Amino acid sequence: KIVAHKRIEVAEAKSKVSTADLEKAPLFGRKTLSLKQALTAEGASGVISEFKRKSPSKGIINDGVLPEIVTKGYVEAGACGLSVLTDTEFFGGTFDDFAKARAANPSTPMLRKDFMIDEYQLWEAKAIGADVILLIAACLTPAEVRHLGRKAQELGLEVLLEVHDREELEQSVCEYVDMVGVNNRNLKTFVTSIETSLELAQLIPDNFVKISESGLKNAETILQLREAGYQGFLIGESFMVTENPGLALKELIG
Ligand code: IGP
Repeated sequence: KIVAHKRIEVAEAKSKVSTADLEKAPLFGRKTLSLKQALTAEGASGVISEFKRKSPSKGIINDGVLPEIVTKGYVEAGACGLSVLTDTEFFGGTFDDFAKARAANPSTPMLRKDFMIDEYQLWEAKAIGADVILLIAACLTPAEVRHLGRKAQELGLEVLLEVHDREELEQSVCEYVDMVGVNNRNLKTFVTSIETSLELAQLIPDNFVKISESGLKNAETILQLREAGYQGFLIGESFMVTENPGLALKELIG
């Protein structure tokens, strides 16, 4: 359902703005930042903090907050990277949110959080100043993952592959991926369980940085995931539900 919606959205965008136009955007030629490096640096918190207004599982999480304020708070509190939703239909995000977060945090790696199904979206990602894109195995064929991953890397973007079971991991992981994210949220039931990350940890080849995604809210869990080999922790909801998301991150990482 999401993929079908994205196809329509992308077709519409393409008819309005060409990739040649996107290449003229001021940020398109900017030198991208490495999330992989930020996560693996000595003493890194490993936290990738997400700006998320709403979600299909939670409904409205927080819609009275400004992306530039929240993301700046995250970075000051020690986030290694930022994730900003650009999907409007399901998550209430916008390019404008991304652009504001980018402008407020010029030296922090940023993930364009959206459902990537077409090369065109990689050009959009570059134009808004993204450093990393997400490829969700559940939405793509293994051939599409390879194709989009290769193109993204050619454009200087890093690639985060998201999986939620062994089959997706084994079928989609390839050399055009930089990081593998394990989504703890079951997309059918919306239930999160860190067992998903713990079970898949040893199956992810060591040349990929491992990221655990969703449902994370306490320091003990992060320590446990670190011991299992994870260097990245993608966290949105538990920060966004609070009045001061940056403070919530600071409290989490002490
Ligand atoms: C963040 P949480 O439970 O901390 O808000 O999760 C992130 O993992 C989640 O937003 C997410 C997501 C996605 C959103 C993971 N994969 C794909 C949209 C699309």
